[in-house]
Amino acid sequence: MIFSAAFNRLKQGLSRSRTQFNNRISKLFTGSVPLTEDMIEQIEETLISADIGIDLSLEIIADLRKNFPLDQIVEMGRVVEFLKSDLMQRMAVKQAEEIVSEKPHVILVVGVNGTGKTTSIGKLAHYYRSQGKKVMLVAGDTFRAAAIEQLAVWADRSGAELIKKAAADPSGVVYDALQSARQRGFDVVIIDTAGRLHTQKNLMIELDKIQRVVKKVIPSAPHETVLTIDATTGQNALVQARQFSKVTPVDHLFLTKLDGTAKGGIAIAIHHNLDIPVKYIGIGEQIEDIQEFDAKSYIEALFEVRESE
Ligand SMILES: Nc1nc2c(ncn2[C@@H]2O[C@H](COP(=O)(O)OP(=O)(O)O)[C@@H](O)[C@H]2O)c(=O)[nH]1
Ligand SMILES: [Mg+2]
Repeated sequence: MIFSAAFNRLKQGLSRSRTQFNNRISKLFTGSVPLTEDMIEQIEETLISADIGIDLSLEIIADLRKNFPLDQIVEMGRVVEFLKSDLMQRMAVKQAEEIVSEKPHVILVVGVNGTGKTTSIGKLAHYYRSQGKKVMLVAGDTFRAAAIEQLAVWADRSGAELIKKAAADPSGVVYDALQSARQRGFDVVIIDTAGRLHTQKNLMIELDKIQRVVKKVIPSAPHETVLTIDATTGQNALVQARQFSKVTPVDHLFLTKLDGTAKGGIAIAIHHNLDIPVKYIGIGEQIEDIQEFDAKSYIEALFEVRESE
């Protein structure tokens, strides 16, 4: 059991998923009952519907069968604890690679429109600001005035500096911003970019150009390229992460909107199936609704049946 403010916040963020799991599982058990084939099938369906992925679901159910013989009296709490610990054991420890950095630490944020880039940048800015870092945000989504204004709001809220230039070439803004960040001793620079699909050739070329310009000013940068993925798109989130990372280098994922889905298992599926680690998760629209992803505490918060909600 994990008790901390952050864990409680995580549980709160995942309450949709947990409630759905709770509702489905509690229906199957009334006190201590004999385990039936039908119950096993419904537990399997519950796991699949949580989006942890078919393969993982089947493997866990196979383990359940080995450990809980049919017709024997079972208790819900024990079964759920078994599912959780089995799932946890299957989670490889995938730490985001230790980042070799220098000052300023440059983070490039990319992804499809609406997946939460700008919001997540606001959260990251807050995260670093609360560690006392000097943070600069760069408006690399230069063609929509609204995009710049939105980033300005997050800069204000987090106490970061905003660098913008309306209707300019994003690479130009990035170049100027990085020069300035270096001269003025910023610790962290976070670059917002326009939303793009991996199939949009011109926009992917633009992204390439941004990356090259970043390197021109700071050869070791970008130190992190973060891809935002919208968790509410379900299994498609997995597909999108795969496709995007094939056409541009991505270091890790920021999985957003986990509070907005009852299928929070998608974080587990992504963690299990992709080589790119999930580093951050978004669990709400507020500035502090960001956490570093940890598979074990995530599973702990996702599947819980003891409490009444
Ligand atoms: N509930 C919830 N909403 C989020 C989260 N992250 C982003 N959003 C919302 O998703 C929408 C799109 O976000 P935005 O940052 O503009 O996406 P962008 O187009 O990729 O820059 C906004 O309404 C955000 O408030 C999250 O973790 N939880
Ligand atoms: Mg945006």
